[in-house]
Amino acid sequence: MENKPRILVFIPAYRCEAQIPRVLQQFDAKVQSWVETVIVVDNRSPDATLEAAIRQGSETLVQSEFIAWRNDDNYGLGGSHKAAMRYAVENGYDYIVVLHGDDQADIHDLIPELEAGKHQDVDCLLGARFMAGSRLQGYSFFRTFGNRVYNALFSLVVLRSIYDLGSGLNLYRVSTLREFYYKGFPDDLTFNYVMLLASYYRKQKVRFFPISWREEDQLSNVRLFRQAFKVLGLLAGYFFKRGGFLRGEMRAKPFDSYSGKIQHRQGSASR
Ligand SMILES: Nc1nc2c(ncn2[C@@H]2O[C@H](COP(=O)(O)OP(=O)(O)O)[C@@H](O)[C@H]2O)c(=O)[nH]1
Ligand SMILES: [Mg+2]
Repeated sequence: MENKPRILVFIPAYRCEAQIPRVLQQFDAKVQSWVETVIVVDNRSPDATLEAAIRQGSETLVQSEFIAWRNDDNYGLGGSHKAAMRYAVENGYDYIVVLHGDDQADIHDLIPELEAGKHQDVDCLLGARFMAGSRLQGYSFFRTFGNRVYNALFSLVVLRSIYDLGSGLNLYRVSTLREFYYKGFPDDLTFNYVMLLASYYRKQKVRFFPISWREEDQLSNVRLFRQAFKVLGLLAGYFFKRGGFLRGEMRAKPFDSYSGKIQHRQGSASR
């Protein structure tokens, strides 16, 4: 593993027992050669997501270390990011990759970027569903249109080209996450939007790369219109208040810490 960075792949999972085995099956030998650890963070799913992850992960992950983690409380998608990002900081990883547990994205889209060394000079390498080279399958015209409008609005506010506000495949440099500036960011699905605004505000180097995205048997937990209005509110807050907005409390129910318990662990971190 000379010269390869230490990469933690974080898979947030909530009610995806049908999809999580497929996500873990994406980790073939080549993918595992890049990944030191895979951590599935189950946000207390009421179904058998955690059990399905443990079953598939212990079979597939023979090269990478595998950890199945369960949050101590229902922290939402944003809160799960906070738990995993703290884990990455505390355990000295170089990069954290976020891969959604519902099998809409494919980690293979990231491998050529890593092989080309694209991670080396950026702080965020973000998968984009709406740029040249992106491949959308089964995604409705309406949602594509809505996403493009929002990308344009956000681009106008930050004066940079934004190709996605939050896909299910992203890479972050862990050193940028040491300071817990994102603790007060929303714990729900809007975490990503605020994280992106903060990355630009903090003058991090952000780059997008095209990904594939499929909509098959996934059940979206997004309530489309409700979220759309909430996101506009966040953008307006940032537009008028900038740093003051980002330093504010955006959580409906603040937690002191985003703790969890390791339910299963296999493989060694030292390779
Ligand atoms: N909705 C939701 N998703 C969560 C939560 N915790 C983890 N996730 C995962 O976050 C990902 C994105 O959620 P999803 O509902 O698919 O959003 P969408 O893909 O943007 O429509 C999925 O892989 C979920 O399994 C949570 O508390 N709520
Ligand atoms: Mg999804």
